[in-house]
Amino acid sequence: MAAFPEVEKIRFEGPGSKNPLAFRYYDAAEVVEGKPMEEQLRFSMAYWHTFRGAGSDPFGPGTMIRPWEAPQDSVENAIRRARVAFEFMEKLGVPFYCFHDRDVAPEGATLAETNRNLDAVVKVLKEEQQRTGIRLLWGTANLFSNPRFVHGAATSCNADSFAYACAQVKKALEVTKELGGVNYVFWGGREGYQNLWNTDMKREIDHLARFMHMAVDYAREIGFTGQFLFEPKPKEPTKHQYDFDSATCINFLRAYGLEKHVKLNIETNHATLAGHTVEHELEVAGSQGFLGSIDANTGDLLLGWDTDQFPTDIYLTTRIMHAVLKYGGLAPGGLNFDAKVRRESFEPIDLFHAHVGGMDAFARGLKIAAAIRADGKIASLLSERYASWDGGVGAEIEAGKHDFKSLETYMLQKGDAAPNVSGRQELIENIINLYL
Ligand code: XLS
Ligand code: NI
Ligand code: NI
Repeated sequence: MAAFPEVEKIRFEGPGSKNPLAFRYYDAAEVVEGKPMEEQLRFSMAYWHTFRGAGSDPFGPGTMIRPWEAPQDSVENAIRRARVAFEFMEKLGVPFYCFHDRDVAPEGATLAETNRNLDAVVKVLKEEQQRTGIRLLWGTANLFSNPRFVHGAATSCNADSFAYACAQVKKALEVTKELGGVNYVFWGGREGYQNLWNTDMKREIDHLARFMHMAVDYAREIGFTGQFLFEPKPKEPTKHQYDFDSATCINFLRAYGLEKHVKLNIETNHATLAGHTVEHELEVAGSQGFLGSIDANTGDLLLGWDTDQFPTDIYLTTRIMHAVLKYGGLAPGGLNFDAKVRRESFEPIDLFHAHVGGMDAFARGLKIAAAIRADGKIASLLSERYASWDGGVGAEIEAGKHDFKSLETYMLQKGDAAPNVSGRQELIENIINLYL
């Protein structure tokens, strides 16, 4: 029986449509900068928010009405939920989804039983993938909910918690491979600390690197060829997360020899929590060759925690897509809606409204970013700003033809630096507004 009988497949109806369950801008087949939108955007649904999010917050329990859920979770319930998830994704028209191991199947009394539960549901996920053609963008392991990970997983003070995490990721990698997952994500969960007095930071970070190396080695052993991704987040749940932001993660990967194996999965709201913009994080990653994938959501600046709302701000999606186009696209990564409907939006249909709005916002952002790039005004302002490096002493410095002594001679002769030119920030902002 269908869970959403009142919803037909969501279609592109164009900007004039008044139908709330239609796309106004997302036309999967429309070509933008040489690729169909579907390939540029690579949308993915996050299983944990959309199918496991109950709507609880620190002040009250869940509010979501989900008629397909039984009061008690079980493998049977998880299988029913998986079928509903695929009905939802198929009607929505997203090509990908992502999950944590514990989102899709319940934990058992022992690791062996938990693995059996997972296998039973993965069988159904595989069937549904084959039926619909929907693919797994990435798999990951939940190494933060169970109290055994109270002190972290890969950075726990308890060696057994570390060992359990390794066993769990081993299985998650096998499952991701089985389902043809194109990436595998490490998000720190509780990998960080609350109090330095009881923390051996160096040892914990060394352990995190050991853990990632073991994952990379095991992936090679079983022939999993997906891209590994590390997801920066500065706080929550711990006060000091070891994966603070793009720069911190890149430094960690390089320091421990993981840079060839792992790229970054950048999340909008995590960037904000780190005091950055998402485009800053994308630029840090992209310019250093670490841009892997995006967790698309947004926070609420007045609330200040990881509210994971659906992105609807066109200016935001434009900036994100501008960065994506600049770095030649996201594949094998994608745009994963790591986003949830708010506690007050508790009816099943709200899941459609949220995703349709997010997809349309990104489609518009993509088209606007492509138009800005095609126009070229901002690009030429940017290159004019650096013109002094294109010839003369600038070009010589970049070519390695100078040292401190020769530059002193140059400046002593010249007397003073050439005058600066305006940065034209307001002009640039005005140009962007012409396209919004
Ligand atoms: C939490 C993270 C999480 C990861 C997957 O804040 O965003 O959802 O994306 O573990
Ligand atoms: Ni995320
Ligand atoms: Ni997050």
